Amino acid sequence: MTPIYPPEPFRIKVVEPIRLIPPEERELKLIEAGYNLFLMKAEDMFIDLLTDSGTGAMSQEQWAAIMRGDESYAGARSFVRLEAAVQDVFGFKHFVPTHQGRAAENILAACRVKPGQWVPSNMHFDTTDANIRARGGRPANLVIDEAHDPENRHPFKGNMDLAKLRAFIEKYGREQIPFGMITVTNNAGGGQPVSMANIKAVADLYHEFDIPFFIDAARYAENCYFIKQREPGYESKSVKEIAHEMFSLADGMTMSAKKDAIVNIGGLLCVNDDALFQDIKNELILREGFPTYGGLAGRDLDAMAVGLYEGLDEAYLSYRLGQTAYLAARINEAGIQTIQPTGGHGVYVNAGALFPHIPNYEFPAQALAVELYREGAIRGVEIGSVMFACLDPETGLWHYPKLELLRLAIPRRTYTQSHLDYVADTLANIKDRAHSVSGYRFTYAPELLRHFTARFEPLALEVASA
Ligand code: P71
Repeated sequence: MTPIYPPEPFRIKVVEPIRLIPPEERELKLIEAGYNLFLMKAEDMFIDLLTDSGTGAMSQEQWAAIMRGDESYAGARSFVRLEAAVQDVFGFKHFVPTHQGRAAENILAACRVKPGQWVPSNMHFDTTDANIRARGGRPANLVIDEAHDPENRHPFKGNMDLAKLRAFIEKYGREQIPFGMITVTNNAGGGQPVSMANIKAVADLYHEFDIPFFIDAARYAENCYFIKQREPGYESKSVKEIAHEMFSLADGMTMSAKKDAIVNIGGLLCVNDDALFQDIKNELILREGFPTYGGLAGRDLDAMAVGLYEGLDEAYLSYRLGQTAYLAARINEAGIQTIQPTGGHGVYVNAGALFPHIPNYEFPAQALAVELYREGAIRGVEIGSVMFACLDPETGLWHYPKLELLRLAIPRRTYTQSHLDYVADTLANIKDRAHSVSGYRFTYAPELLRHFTARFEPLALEVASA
């Protein structure tokens, strides 16, 4: 039975119209964009589930805070208010605002990663991975094996594999590991949470070897709510108390505030170490701005200060995670597989299972992304072979990811239950004609990050199934 989720703990005061363009127009838009949804216009989307990053709705308190924004260059009131919130929620000794998560990652990597060094995590998100590599470093993903099985219902599928982490540290040694990380929730693995017990064990292990420990806190509040729901001993703690405990285990954090701080732009970098903080400020001034604004406007800092508390609100979190679970359940009821258990910020549809007749080199998840637009003007994001297949320079062979997924990320406080029903019904219609959907091939593909700019054409079905 479909779980009912708590009614939205807000009502709607401002509306943004959306328009469902007719099927013939959608077909033309697809051709114009070379069947790449990144190249399409937002105005041609009815429901946009490309990302939950910076796409949520701010509250009346956040918009009011924006009016109080102090645009002074140094020591603005907005900074002082953000500082109080960051101190209260995370409790680190020092912090700087950044324009978004990847800017915090860039500064941390610039200050600490040297060529040839390793940075382990459960799974790095793409931007963290790229920022470590940009400094000559090497990211390593040591998540538990259960994370790779879409049917496995481990309650904390984002956990680090502790045996792998110990073996990794023993192999490379403290000198080759400037810091270690963990991502909560694990976005690259389906928005899966990490347990407090695992974070504690990871912190102990890093500290045993004197390695500083950083949390990628983009979706920390969703992770803390999962801990409250699933981890014995945390049922009666508040999400804020759980967050305090989590961050007390770490030496610092990077955060894209565009997620759980419910702002359209912003990020944070927090640390305890005085010398590192000095380096961070110098790098920040060079790249982003003075340490009391970090590349943001004063009003952005104020919106973040308010959003940090709203993201921790338990009525909101229960509605939010309920909404994701509801969409997944409705999709599953239509006989379509999604990654289990459902994560925090989105539903990851198993496109490979829906289109068994499309081989991975003809991009089944891309085919589903196109079909979802064609059928319902809905935009998801392909997380499969378009994004991740890569050529091994040594063997000359292509490596394909294990799963062909379409992520439907849910923006915060933005869509209602009827929007979600529409998404599930649209997918169900596609399932009914799944056998007639063809694969795709590239007509243009750059070497790196090809999903953003690639162009495609559909293959004839006879070719696809031959
Ligand atoms: C998401 C994003 C946004 C995104 C980024 C790049 C390509 C497509 C979409 C961003 C994250 C994230 C985690 C765990 C750091 C960042 C970077 N996620 N850590 O999922 O999920 O933050 O975008 O503010 O720079 O759609 P940033």
